[in-house]
Amino acid sequence: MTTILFAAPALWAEYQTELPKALGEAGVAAEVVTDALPETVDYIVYAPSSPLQDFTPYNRTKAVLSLWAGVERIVGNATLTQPLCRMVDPGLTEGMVEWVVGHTLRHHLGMDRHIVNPGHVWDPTCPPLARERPVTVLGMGALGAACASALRALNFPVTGWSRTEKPGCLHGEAGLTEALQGAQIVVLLLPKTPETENLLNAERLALMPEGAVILNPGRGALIDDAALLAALDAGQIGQATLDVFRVEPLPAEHPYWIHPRVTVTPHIAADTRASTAARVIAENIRRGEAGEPFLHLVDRTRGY
Ligand code: NDP
Ligand code: OXD
Repeated sequence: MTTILFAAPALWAEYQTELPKALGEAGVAAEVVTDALPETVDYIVYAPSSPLQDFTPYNRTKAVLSLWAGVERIVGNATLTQPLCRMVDPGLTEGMVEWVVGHTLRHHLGMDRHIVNPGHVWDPTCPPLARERPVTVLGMGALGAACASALRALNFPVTGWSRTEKPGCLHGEAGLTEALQGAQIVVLLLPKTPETENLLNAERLALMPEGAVILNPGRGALIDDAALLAALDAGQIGQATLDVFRVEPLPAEHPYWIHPRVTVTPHIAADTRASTAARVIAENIRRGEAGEPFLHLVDRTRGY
């Protein structure tokens, strides 16, 4: 019998029915437990809230399966020698697309002006069409590519930027400059790695057209916070809608809370939903048991 250690106690209530059900549907005979002797564990289901941090004694474990897409809090764990798979889940992607499209449309249409209009100003200025509003997506992976497709379907001209060269996508420093210079709205969907930390610094913020909008559902560390606040104060950046932060929950005294041109959303852009995520975990366990390659393996050297 395959033993799966569900090592995220805070999430157990959501998965205790969904995971065994998904394993059954995948044809995997396994028991899911919340506690086990390390040497008996075949797979570990992990989340950043997991108390489990020392993977050394899990010498029979074939894979650690993350319930989160972003793995920056586990990827550098020196005790983790087992394969690490991250979450790529249709429910998570759907949620992210909705958050990104919703906030893009909000800024594109200038909705805030009409929702909060204490002076009852009758300003009949119409927004341009989406086809006239260039959007850049930094990070064209599972989530970025899905958001780019949804925005293109609404006629936004979308420029994508990624680490490696791929069709229809910019890359490298010159590509980043071009992607930022042309964008009225920039969406950050990069992982946090040593290369992406502070990617949006003062110099790069200055490349964006005056009044450009930033949407960050990626990770807080992608942005130099002091540089962003200065760019907002100077009017270089018109608005920033931020879902993720270096410290979460965002501390009460953080200037983002009270900045008139910052919207804080509390890391809710895309949730991992048990009903769809359990199927992703079950499929990877099925693969492991059948000797097939795992899906969504993390490359430790590149950090995502
Ligand atoms: P992927 O790994 O599928 O995609 C990452 C993308 O970033 C890839 O296109 C990759 O390029 C690109 N990238 C990585 N490093 C660099 C670099 N140095 N320079 C340029 N591009 C780079 O990740 P996902 O799309 O699944 O998720 C992205 C991030 O979204 C997660 O890491 C997480 O931080 C965040 N997230 C936030 C959530 C929320 O609720 N706020 C929910 C889920 C995820 P390439 O294609 O060339 O490899
Ligand atoms: C994730 C997240 O990485 O929710 O899955 O941020």
